[in-house]
Amino acid sequence: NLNIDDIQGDVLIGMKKNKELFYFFSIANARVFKRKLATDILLLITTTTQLLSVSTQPLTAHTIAFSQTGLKTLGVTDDLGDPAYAGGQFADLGNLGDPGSTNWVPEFKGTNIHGVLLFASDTEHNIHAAVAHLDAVLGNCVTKVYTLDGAARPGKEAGHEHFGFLDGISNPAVKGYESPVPGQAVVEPGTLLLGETGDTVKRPAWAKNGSFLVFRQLKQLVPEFNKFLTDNPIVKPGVLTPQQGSDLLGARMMGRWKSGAPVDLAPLFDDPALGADPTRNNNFTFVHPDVALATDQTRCPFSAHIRKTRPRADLGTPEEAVHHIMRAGTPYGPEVSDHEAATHTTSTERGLAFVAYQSNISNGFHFLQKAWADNANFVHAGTGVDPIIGALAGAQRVVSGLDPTDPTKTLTLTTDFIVSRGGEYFFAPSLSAISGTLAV
Ligand code: N7H
Repeated sequence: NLNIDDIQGDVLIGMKKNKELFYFFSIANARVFKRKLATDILLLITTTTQLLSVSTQPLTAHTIAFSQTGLKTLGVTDDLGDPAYAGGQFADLGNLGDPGSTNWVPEFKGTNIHGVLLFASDTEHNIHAAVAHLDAVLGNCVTKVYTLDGAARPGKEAGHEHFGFLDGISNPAVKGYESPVPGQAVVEPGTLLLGETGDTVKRPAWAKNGSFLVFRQLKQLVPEFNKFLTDNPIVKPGVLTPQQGSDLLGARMMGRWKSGAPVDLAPLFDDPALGADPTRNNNFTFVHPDVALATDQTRCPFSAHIRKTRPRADLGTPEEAVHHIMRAGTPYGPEVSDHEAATHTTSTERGLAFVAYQSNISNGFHFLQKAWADNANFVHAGTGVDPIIGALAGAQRVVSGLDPTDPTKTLTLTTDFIVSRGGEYFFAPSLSAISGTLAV
């Protein structure tokens, strides 16, 4: 049984609020910070139990996590057993497909960030009040290094990321803790939480029930993405209008329609009722009795973002089982302006404040990005990179399988529609680790 009073709420169920602020800090005075951690911050951290019911949710939910240099600054020198975490994300960028660090937010370069606080609430007002409270409590024992304001998109776009696709559909269910909806991946608790069943790495005892938080600020070039779809519609005379052909291309790049409906179940046209139905919108494996799994791309391309990042039947169960992450990101930045849409050019940054939890970064985020999304020969030779998140250090990206009328046809993507602005690897400890180890 999981001790959900001790596990930070964002890890297993997500704070899921309309507004979320990411507050990156460095610790200026470790002695004072430890004291505040024990007396004030610990009380603010939102547990899984608290998030489960609206009546126990705080006005503003809080999550805290520390980088490797942050733990060292606190005098915690135990090896957590994760080399990617130990080195920090800046040292790892060459493995992730980033074209160097030129696009990185300067504050993410190096290892100066010691920790991050995530504030989530219904309103910006609540968040500002919570930040002001914390600033007052902490005084100058921490330095604010960088902040990023996340927010759900307005109106009927709420829940959709900036390209327009419904997000947050497919996250794994934890064995023994929740029952899965049809098609949902089921993972051992140790896939997400250190020291739990399924985590095979040796960890210090206090790290149990913590989770690695991968943060990435991923800029999305939305008008450019839309222009690409407009310029390359899938052509089926008498069946698809140019607009429908463009929508189909986008859906095939993602593996889902904007409504969330999987192309595996709705191959030609969107099916919003399917997209909105959690008992059906994950219930597919890419297997169909009429075609061969290893060659057929009429329904879902091998390169589609959701197939690259969760290959389902393509891999078979045991291999599939460990490479799962819990995603808890949120969009940031404004809506596309009329001017940006008309010129097909981004002028104000927007994107996804990407958050992924896992017990093992090498099996989780790092693996999904490097071994799968950026690998042109996964899931089969010649598949091409993930047309959404695949990155080749700035080199041109070529993808096959996107045109259902001719799956051998390749499409050269004119640009990277997602640009990494960098990030950091953090560890989100249990509450007992905060009180028993980090604060002492
Ligand atoms: Fe992705 N998107 O809207 O374009 N993602 N993703 N992702 N992603 C998913 O199933 C998106 C990114 C995964 O279980 C959906 O919830 C964007 C990274 C995984 O079937 C949509 C960005 C990584 C899944 C998006 C981005 C992943 C997934 C479908 C960056 C890991 C679940 C909705 C700006 C390295 C697959 C859903 C499954 C789904 C989008 C990044 C991984 C719409 C905009 C970096 C595992």
